[in-house]
Amino acid sequence: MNTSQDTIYAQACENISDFQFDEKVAGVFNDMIRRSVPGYGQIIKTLGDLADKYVTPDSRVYDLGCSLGAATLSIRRNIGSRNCTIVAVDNSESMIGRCQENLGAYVSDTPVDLICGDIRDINIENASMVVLNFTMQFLAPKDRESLLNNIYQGLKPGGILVLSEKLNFEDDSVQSLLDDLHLDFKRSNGYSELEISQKRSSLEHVMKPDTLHQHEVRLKEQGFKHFNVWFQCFNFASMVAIK
Ligand code: GEK
Repeated sequence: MNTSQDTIYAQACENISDFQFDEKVAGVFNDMIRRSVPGYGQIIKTLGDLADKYVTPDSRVYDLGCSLGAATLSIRRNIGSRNCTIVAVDNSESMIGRCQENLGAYVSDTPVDLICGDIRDINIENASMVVLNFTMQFLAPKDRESLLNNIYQGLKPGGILVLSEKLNFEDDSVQSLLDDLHLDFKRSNGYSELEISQKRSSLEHVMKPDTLHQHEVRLKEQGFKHFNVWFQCFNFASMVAIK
């Protein structure tokens, strides 16, 4: 996978525009997400392990907001020949083009249906696993419930949703502690104060994290019987919800 260094916010800009998953971002995305999201590599690896446990023969796996295909590749490597299809969706043409190349670099028995489209328009069917790896936080909050309802309806009994998100916290002291730890993580990965503050401004209107409590309540309202966080590092968590 491409590893060009992310220097998008390295120079001072007068007007910071809203963050977009455009050609520039897609070109450095692998570097950007690994230096920005603590635990990303562990989560990608564990998605493969979860796929091995939960993906059933003749079912579908959905990777919603697939970007460059890291989750899809990890899942595909781990499910062997189960006569499954992976449906990988992203609405950024730049991401989908690169994702296609990344998937094509490996041989596999499992077909991937790669769709350039909005995850709100995808009908989930016959799914044993659905992945939303840091994608739902970019949807308008009003659209999250219906997306999760669509996922719940399309999951087979015993099927799993893996939902990874940046979190907000009700307690202000906890919020500022975990924010600070995350900023230290970005600094230790070589981002300057300017890069950190310009990226933060660009994401302000685009990414709206929920609290863990909001996630749990909303998932249980859809009918998910089992819920927990399986991974958390600072203000980033990955949750499982099982039908
Ligand atoms: C990974 N899951 O590497 N419809 C389709 N795609 C969307 C939508 C939408 N409505 N909104 C955002 N996206 C990946 C990382 S990145 C997370 C996911 C991040 C897409 C968007 O184009 C981008 O590729 C992805 O969701 C979010 O495991 O950048 O923090």
